Amino acid sequence: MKFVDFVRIKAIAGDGGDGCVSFLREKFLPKGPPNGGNGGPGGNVVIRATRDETSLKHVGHVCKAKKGQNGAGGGRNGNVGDHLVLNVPIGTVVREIEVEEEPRKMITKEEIQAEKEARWVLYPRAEDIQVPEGKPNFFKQAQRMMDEEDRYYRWRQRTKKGEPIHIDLTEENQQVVLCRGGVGGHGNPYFLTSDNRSPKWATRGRAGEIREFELEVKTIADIGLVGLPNAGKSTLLGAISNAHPKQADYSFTTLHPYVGTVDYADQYQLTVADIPGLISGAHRNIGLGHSFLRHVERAKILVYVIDISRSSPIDDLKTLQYELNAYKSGLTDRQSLIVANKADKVGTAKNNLEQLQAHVKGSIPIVPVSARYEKNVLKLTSVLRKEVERIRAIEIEEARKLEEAKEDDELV
Ligand SMILES: Nc1nc2c(ncn2[C@@H]2O[C@H](COP(=O)(O)OP(=O)(O)OP(=O)(O)O)[C@@H](O)[C@H]2O)c(=O)[nH]1
Ligand SMILES: [Mg+2]
Repeated sequence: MKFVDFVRIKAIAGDGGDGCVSFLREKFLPKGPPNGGNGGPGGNVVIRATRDETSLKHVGHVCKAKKGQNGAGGGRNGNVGDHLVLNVPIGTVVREIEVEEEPRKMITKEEIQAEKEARWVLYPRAEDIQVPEGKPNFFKQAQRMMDEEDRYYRWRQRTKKGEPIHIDLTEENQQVVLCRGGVGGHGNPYFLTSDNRSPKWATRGRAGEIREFELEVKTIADIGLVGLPNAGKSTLLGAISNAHPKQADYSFTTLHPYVGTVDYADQYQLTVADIPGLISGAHRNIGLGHSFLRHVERAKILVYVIDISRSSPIDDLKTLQYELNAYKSGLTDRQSLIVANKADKVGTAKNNLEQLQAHVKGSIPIVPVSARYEKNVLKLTSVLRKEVERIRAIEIEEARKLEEAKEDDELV
């Protein structure tokens, strides 16, 4: 199965629907008033975070919303075009890429003329209407109106551009509009004036916005497991949580991140992310590379899963720490814990554990467990819970302080 956690997309909002030229036709009313409907606005491109998705593999490179419906006779306005809703996993970071605007080419008069003409919907034979001498040319008036409107839209685009979008979708159902659909065209009643009682033209809808984005999933889990291949991360996840990741006696069993939930008797829950194993040189893309670290980057606690029966667990720990720092410097300063796994292998385990303890000198707590035989895992889950509760409490307190500071600012 393909796992995609990074994509670049082009989001294209729908164009507005076209306005309609039409007149009321009734018996004994040969020249009824204009009644063409306006075009509907184009659909927006919206991005929404949901628990139902775990990767971005379903997101295409071009994401296009629908055009607005055209107006119709009898004053019927077109409907809004269907919005395109992109469902993405919670924890997706959305970054707008600023595309260099192409320098404006020299455009000829004919091109400008063609562009101007393309915006009109004309009544059959409207072009043939000769303007009698001395009468005002109503179509010219309408063109001037639209030139004015064009200027307004250009001005609005320039001034309302604002900051490029850069958001982090961290909550269920959080959604953001990436691109707005174009405005619908005017139906012919729009051009009705006291002099011109039967305007024979309407306008086409405006184009929808086009923008480019980078989407990156950074899983949000309380705990992130990191370890060399075969250290027993997936076995550990299976032992403590409701997840059943594949476990096997060869390297790189796990090919993509996996999140499990640990349930406690009192319904307390915390989430644990398991990622593919890291090896020395992962930052140079050796093995499966280190890009999967983005899925533990935001974990409150990093858990180093170390196979304590291997010849030198201290070197293994150093390798992991080196790779973590190569991915993002300072990542190893995060609250951490060492799980000394495979403690059931009595031969070397005891000696190695002592060496490891001497090496970290209490700076990182060490919990020996046997994931396969589920020994000491209850102790581990209670230690994890205590730490997560402590960090969550700090976070809530910080958020409260921030909120208070904001309120104070608003008062002043
Ligand atoms: N004896 C013993 N074997 C274990 C223990 N935990 C895991 N194993 C075995 O170690 C092997 C690897 O386990 P996995 O859980 O697949 O290891 P992993 O760290 O997820 O490996 P990758 O996904 O390849 O990175 C399996 O054969 C497990 O049965 C343990 O506590 N004791
Ligand atoms: Mg695994």
